[in-house]
Amino acid sequence: MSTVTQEASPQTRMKNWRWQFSVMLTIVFGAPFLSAVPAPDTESRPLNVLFISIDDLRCEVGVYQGGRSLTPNIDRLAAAGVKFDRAYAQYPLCNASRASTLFGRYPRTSELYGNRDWMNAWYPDWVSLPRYFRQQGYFTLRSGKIFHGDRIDDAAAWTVGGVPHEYNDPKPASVLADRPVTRKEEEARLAKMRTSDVERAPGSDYWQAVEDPAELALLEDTRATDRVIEFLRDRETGNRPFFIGFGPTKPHSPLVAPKEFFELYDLEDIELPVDFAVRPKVPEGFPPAAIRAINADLFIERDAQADEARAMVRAYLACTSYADWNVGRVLKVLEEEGLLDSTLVVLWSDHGYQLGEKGKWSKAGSLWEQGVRVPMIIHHPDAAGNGRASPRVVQLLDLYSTMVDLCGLPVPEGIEGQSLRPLLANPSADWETPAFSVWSERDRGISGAVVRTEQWRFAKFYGPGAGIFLTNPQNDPDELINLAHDSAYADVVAQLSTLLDAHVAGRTEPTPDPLWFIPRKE
Ligand SMILES: [Ca+2]
Repeated sequence: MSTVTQEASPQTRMKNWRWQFSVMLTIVFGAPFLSAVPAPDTESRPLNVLFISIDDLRCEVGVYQGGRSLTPNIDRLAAAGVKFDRAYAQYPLCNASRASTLFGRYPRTSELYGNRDWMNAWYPDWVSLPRYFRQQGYFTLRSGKIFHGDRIDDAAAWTVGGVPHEYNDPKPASVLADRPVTRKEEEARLAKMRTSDVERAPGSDYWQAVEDPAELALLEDTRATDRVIEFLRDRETGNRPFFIGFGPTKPHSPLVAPKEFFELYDLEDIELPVDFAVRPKVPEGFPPAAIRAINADLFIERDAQADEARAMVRAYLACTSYADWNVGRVLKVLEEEGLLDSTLVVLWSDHGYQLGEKGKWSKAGSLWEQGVRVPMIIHHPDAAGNGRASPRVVQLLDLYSTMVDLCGLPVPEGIEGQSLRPLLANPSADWETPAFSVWSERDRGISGAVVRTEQWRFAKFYGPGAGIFLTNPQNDPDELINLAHDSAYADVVAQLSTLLDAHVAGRTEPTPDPLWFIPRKE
């Protein structure tokens, strides 16, 4: 019986929890640290792949600095492999980020920015990462959310677990607008968005600590994890290496998890962010477009009062611990089956999240550090860098090349992003490529873009509320001071502006003149 379904005293629960810690300790320190990531050896047995995508998980993970969630299993995986401290999503929304990662293309390349677009309807010849592994002889299993749940899946990618996708519209003739949006059009769009978000709220904007055994047994992530475990135990792959796509959906809203994970946190200990606000609020001196007027996931069109906000943060932490517990259950079986030394484990999240920072409770449209920075951990059994953290700026876009490369397969033509092999051998190796993230607010092209280097974040917004910002995340981690208009940083702005302009060239939404915007409701 799992610890979730047991009625146990707090002491027993902590004991169970500690037992899981010790299992993971065995995993970590039982594995030898070998010399280097070797060149692919076609004679030896190919590596299996365990690809873990966690939905909406920002760096709120124990092993990341400032992370408040109790995540012993992910922490141990990080201690065993290479943890990337500066990994970035290319788009702060589920489907577009996953499409970019899984097809190895920047959003600006595909121009796929929405939650209802299917990449292969737009580009039939592009081969998704799991489909590529399947084509190369792997047995592939999907369990949980990899592309976009059951609504958008690449059925052909999976030996088992694939479903037909719901959306299949071809790419529009022009993604770009031929003229700036008018104020009237923008007002109409915002009114429509408020209505549809409020309609969606009852299915998203709440938390629940589940106690009832019948409800616990039905939790989607528990079942997706059980499916992976069942597969690892049986492994009827006909001697083929496996690629498991394992996608826990929590901590995506609604924030529902077994009650025992809520009990790991005291409500009184939860601190609200320094820039907490009851409604979305742009910090003084920043472009109005830097924060969307409406929250998409939590506190949708309603005030976030402090007490309820604390409860919501606790629920997010609880859901993260629940995701961690599921990850730990899979890793434990991987170890018990003797597969740790023959499996590449990659853990990532599709984007970050704002938990009340600047009054925002979502990821949608967030080009702030919180919105696009993600946990990313790679455990290659033979990597010399195992046990270390990499401070280098990397992108989710790099995963396609990296995984294909580490498994000794040729990287398909057209894949953007670079193999992180050098950083797995030496996490401090030189690495010059910055990270780019973009957003499209109105289906009229890119409305915001940010470039991240090790020292700076520089963003540009187009369309209503346009403007620029420059922040120094080391000195100003909450991003409250816009340095872009300070002449002392003119050179930095000029340099990063050139980089960003090249990235989004020909893809941006036109900016109205005069530069009007609609004042938000405070
Ligand atoms: Ca997501």
